[in-house]
Amino acid sequence: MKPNHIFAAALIAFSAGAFAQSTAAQPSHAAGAAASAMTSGEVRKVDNAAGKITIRHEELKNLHMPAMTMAFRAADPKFLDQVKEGDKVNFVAERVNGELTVTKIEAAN
Ligand SMILES: [Cu+2]
Repeated sequence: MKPNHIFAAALIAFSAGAFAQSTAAQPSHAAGAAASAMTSGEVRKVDNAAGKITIRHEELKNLHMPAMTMAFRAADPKFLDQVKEGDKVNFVAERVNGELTVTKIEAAN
């Protein structure tokens, strides 16, 4: 094999690797879109001091979590004023820095 053939082979291998990486990135992009789907729930408690909202929630598919009642950190302190105990809500929960966090919340109609 002449040196320029070795270079060509290395270039092809590199391109194939780069292609594999770009296609592998697509499933996670799709998962990101699914994560923004709203889940319904009912506010059980608003803890201003802790910055947490307890929600009785339906299944959270993006977090692989069945329906339950649990406390979430509020991504934005405004959320604590936007909802109160007993409110029916639609929300998005995501794992942010290892903490289950409400990243979007709105009153359910
Ligand atoms: Cu839960």
